[in-house]
Amino acid sequence: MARDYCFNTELYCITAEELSMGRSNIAVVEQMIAAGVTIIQYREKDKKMIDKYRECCMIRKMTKAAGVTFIVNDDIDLAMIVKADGVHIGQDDLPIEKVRELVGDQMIIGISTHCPAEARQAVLAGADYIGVGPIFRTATKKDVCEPVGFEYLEYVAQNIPIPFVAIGGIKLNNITEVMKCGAKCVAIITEITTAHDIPGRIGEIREVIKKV
Ligand code: TZP
Ligand code: MG
Repeated sequence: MARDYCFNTELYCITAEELSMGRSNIAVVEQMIAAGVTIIQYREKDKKMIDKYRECCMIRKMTKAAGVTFIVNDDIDLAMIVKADGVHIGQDDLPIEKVRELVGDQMIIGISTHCPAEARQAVLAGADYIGVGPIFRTATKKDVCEPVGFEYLEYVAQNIPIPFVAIGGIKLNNITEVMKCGAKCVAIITEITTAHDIPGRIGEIREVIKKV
């Protein structure tokens, strides 16, 4: 899948096995795909590389078969070896220009940002999309910074020319506010991974977004 991939989606789903009510990442991804999600990020902070590799091999097969964009968090080598569509990095990772040298010009590079300067730098460095957050307080990410608030989100919506995803503490009951600030796509972990009925929850989220 090329870099001019489907960012015309309103929902970016991310895995978190320990917050998935005892279900495996594979089972959760299966349900996300069944619900018609078009972009999925594999994010696992504490697993061994061999386990992440095995899971990503499976998820790559599943997403490929379904035409779903597959992004790997943090591990550039893992993203490359499983032929993911993209990699998502943070501010403390390798510079985007260097990541681009490694992954080539077809792979998507996304980067988390927390302020206007980081967003502008991401654009200059050639990022394909940025993460904007945390919008709200969240316990899902360890060592997370203070919420960036709506002001930064509005700045990005009005000034940054590449796609962006709002992230952090986004729930059914606050999506409307986030979209009203100009977000076109929300990245969600626990509001989906902890749901008893994952496709049902995704359907509810889409309904809320549609009404904005
Ligand atoms: N980056 C910023 S906040 C966050 C990440 C990965 C966690 C989002 O998880 P949740 O459960 O949707 O708040
Ligand atoms: Mg990271």
